[in-house]
Amino acid sequence: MIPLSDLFKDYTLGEAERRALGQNGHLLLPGLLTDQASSRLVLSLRNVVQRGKHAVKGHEPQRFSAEFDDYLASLINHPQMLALARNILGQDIRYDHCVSLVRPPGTPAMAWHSHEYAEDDPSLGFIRIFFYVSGFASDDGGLKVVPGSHLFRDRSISAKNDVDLRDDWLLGKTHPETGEDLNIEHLDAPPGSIIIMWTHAAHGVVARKADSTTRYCVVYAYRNPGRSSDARWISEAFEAQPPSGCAELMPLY
Ligand SMILES: O=C(O)CCC(=O)C(=O)O
Ligand SMILES: [Fe+2]
Repeated sequence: MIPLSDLFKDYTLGEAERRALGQNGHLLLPGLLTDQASSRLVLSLRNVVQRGKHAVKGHEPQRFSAEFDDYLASLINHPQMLALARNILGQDIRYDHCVSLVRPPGTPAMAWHSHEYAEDDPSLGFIRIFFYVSGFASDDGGLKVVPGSHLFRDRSISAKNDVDLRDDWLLGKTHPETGEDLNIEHLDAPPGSIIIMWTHAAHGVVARKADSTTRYCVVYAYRNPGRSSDARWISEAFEAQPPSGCAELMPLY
């Protein structure tokens, strides 16, 4: 058994923060991870990269990260993780996936996209909790977003770069609540940052510079049950024998 220790430092996720998340589609909590959790996460992410060298198609360590590392598995129902997810989604939640997002120097950009879940039912939420262990700069492996884009619940957002997104999906769109034009925002995140993002939000990633360090990141996803999920990367074996205390988080519905 791995002893449980604090994942997050003190933080506030109250009405104002929930409103910002609801309006922008993402919420950056700078430097929230404890130093101990950050160090432990880097070891786990290196382990997953190592295991990935012998990946079996359909059950890749990168996509099923918690299934290849006990520490990552132990965080699925860490009390602070569940409190965070339930603060946003309410009491009835399911675990959906845990994916490593390790970007070595020279990793190319990731194009604009969004993800699916229950497009027909806005009462069903799906959040991703990104652990940006090493942080990022807006021009070096940074996440970019479009505040308000999640409110369209459009699973098919896609553009190869900022110019194409502006010329296509963004064209003429305004924020459904504020009425302002939608705009691209390039984020900056200090080490240990958490970013919470609704899954339908438009996002992309800028290239990691060739002379930079490796960017360590892992994302945990939770959702309300009610629809199937394309990103539910849980193997049959893991679902049949989930980590201790996680059984109620596992079912699809
Ligand atoms: O690597 C990142 O920062 C984000 C990757 C991404 O688009 C995702 O996990 O959905
Ligand atoms: Fe994505």
